[in-house]
This record gives sequence, structure tokens and C-alpha cells, in this order.
Amino acid sequence: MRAICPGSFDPVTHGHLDIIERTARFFDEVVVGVGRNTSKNGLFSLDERVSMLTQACAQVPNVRVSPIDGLLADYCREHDISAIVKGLRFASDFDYELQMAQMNKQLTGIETILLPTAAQWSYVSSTLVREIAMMHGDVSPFVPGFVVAALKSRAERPAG
Ligand code: COD
Repeated sequence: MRAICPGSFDPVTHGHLDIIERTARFFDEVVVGVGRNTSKNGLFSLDERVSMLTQACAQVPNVRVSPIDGLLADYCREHDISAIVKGLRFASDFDYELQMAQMNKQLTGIETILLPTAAQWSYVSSTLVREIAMMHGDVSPFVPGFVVAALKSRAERPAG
């Protein structure tokens, strides 16, 4: 069976990677779907995020990375995906994820599985990582080393 772990991954964190690696233990194949959350301001381009995820997941043989263009529910139907797997950190994640899970189910019948975050990553978010990095703080505990480097270079030369 094939599952998808979708997200904006802007940038990918150890919290995301923990969810992806745990999902890979339960499914034959996992697609990491890199999409766009229209309610968030992006830092890295789609190509940059796909490239970061590809590097971060290189050691997990049954994981591949793909951009998602358009609706997640349509992507799942077109690519024979049986389940969407998402991470849950706190109550506000649950409210947001439940609404999306029910909407995606209504759109194409796709099921969503919600995995609780590992306790050590429960307070980590891409939004906080971006904010800390842009103010030259240390984000090395939360993201892979090559992401730290990409954030440092972006903080020195902000886009746009
Ligand atoms: N520990 C565990 N899980 C975590 C952590 C952490 N520290 N941080 C984040 N997560 C989880 C999140 O809860 C989420 O499940 C997932 O990882 C991805 O998180 P983000 O923040 O990178 O991604 P989002 O929430 O911005 O991604 C939203 C999507 C791109 C998936 C969504 O907007 C989408 O499906 N877009 C496609 C268009 C679409 O279909 N829209 C209609 C939806 S009903």
C-alpha cells in the first residue's frame, strides 16, 4: 500500500522527518508530497523544498519525494494512494487536520491517519525555525545540517 505525507516543509524539520520515517515502517511506499499552503508566506521555492526533502529522505529506501500541484485529494486518486498521513502536535493541529481530513474524504474518499508527534519534536514548527533563523538564532537542533546552511545563506541575503 502507498501513503502520502504531505506538507509545505518550509523548511523540513526533524519533526517532519520523524513522521515520514515512522510512516515508512507501515506502508510499502511513501510519497512525500511537497505542496503549497496558500495561507502561509513561503521562504523557499518549491524546487528548493523538493531538493531538501530528497536529500533528507535519501536513506529511507521506500520514500520518494514529489511536488503536489493542485488538490491533494486529486493527487491521491491519480497516483493510487491509499492514505494521507499527518503529524499531530497539539490541539490546534487536531482542529485543523480534522477539518482537512473530512474535506479530503468528502472530495475523493481518501482516508487520513493522524500520528502523534514524538515528544522531543512536539514544539518544533517550520514557522518558528524560519523566524529564529532569519534573526540569526541557532536552529541546528531542529533541522538537518544542510537546512541550517540554506537558512543561514537566506538570512544573509533575504529573497525579494
Ligand atoms: N512533529 C510532528 N508533525 C509535525 C511537526 C512536528 N514537529 N511539524 C509539522 N508537523 C506535521 C503537521 O502537523 C502536518 O501534518 C505536516 O507535518 C506538514 O506540516 P507543514 O507545516 O509543513 O505543512 P502544512 O500544514 O502547511 O501543509 C498543508 C498542505 C500543503 C498539506 C495543505 O495545504 C494541502 O493539502 N495543500 C494542497 C491543496 C489542497 O488540497 N487544499 C485543500 C485541503 S482540504
